[in-house]
Amino acid sequence: MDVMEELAESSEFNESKGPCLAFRQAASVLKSLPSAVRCLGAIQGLPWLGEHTKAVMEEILTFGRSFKVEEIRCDERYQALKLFTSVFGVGPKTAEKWYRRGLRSLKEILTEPNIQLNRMQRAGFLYYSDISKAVSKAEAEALGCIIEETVHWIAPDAVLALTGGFRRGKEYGHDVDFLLTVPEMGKEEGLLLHVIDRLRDQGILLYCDHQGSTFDVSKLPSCRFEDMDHFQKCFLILRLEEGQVEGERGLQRDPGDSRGWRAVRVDLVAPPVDRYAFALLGWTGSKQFGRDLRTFARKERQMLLDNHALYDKTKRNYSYRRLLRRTSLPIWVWSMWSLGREM
Ligand code: DGT
Ligand code: MG
Repeated sequence: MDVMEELAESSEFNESKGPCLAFRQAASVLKSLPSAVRCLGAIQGLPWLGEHTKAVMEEILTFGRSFKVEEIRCDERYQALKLFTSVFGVGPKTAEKWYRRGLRSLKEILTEPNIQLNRMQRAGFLYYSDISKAVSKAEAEALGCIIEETVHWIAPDAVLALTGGFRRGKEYGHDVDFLLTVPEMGKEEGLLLHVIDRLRDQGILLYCDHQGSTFDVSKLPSCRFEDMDHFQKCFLILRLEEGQVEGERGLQRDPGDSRGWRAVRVDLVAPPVDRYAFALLGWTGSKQFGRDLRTFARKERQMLLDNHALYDKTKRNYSYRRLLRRTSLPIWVWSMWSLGREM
């Protein structure tokens, strides 16, 4: 499964979109199996496993390793691009540019006089050792309490939900994602900026990139999954203190680190209340589940789904009530409906 992720990552660095998606789909199918695959017969009939994937699996089952993956791991370009893209704010294009300049380590980037880092990348380097470490569930819950207190201090009727991997039950994640809204339409607009101010006043805001809403009903639907949604959001780095985290292990940090705090990446998204169910579904993920759900909507139901709405192509309107009335109600609509009711 990790091998498939590595193959997907390598394809992404080579801008091979098709193989990248195929390996990601294979990784997600293998992840969903109840136990590890011990023979090729066990994967017969499973969807999304193409010839390429099966060949890699055969190699692993026969030799205990994949020569293709080993070759990739030793590749200088792959190693450099993987390292560079592990910095917050650095995407594959920037990483490739740095690699072509002959840079191979983070130290070389920081000491190269001709490299201009943007604000996000500067924060990425500054807090690199903290934010490249996984965030635990206990840390996510501690941040949830802080954000909840902050949001409710500003708007007592606000609704806050932990989303992303932690909502799916993951024990560790690379960041912590939250969705927040208020029952009254339009009131969510100023909320995020107030929350940011309050986090700054509390001395826990280490970095903030706020993006205003570009949500426009007339421009819906947007059907490419890669396009992020148009809701107001902010990408933050917050300071989490040791005493705030419950559980045996407390903060995730290096042995010997006696600071008593760590930096954590947090995303806050503030959709208007009438889009909350769609936003919650999209931000709960996983990315692959989101992609599959959109494909299902498009191909099987002639509908377009995104983080803002479900669009009925045959009726040319936004509706999911028609589907809700059907007796053969598909699970995906149920899940969206129940997620919407959660608030
Ligand atoms: P993590 O944080 O690495 O443990 O895993 P997630 O699942 O929390 O992933 P994250 O934080 O990158 O994104 C949170 C959710 O947002 C993800 O589960 C699905 C959604 N999402 C992420 N990237 C995209 C994207 O490019 N397009 C769309 N439409 N949704 C995305
Ligand atoms: Mg996340």
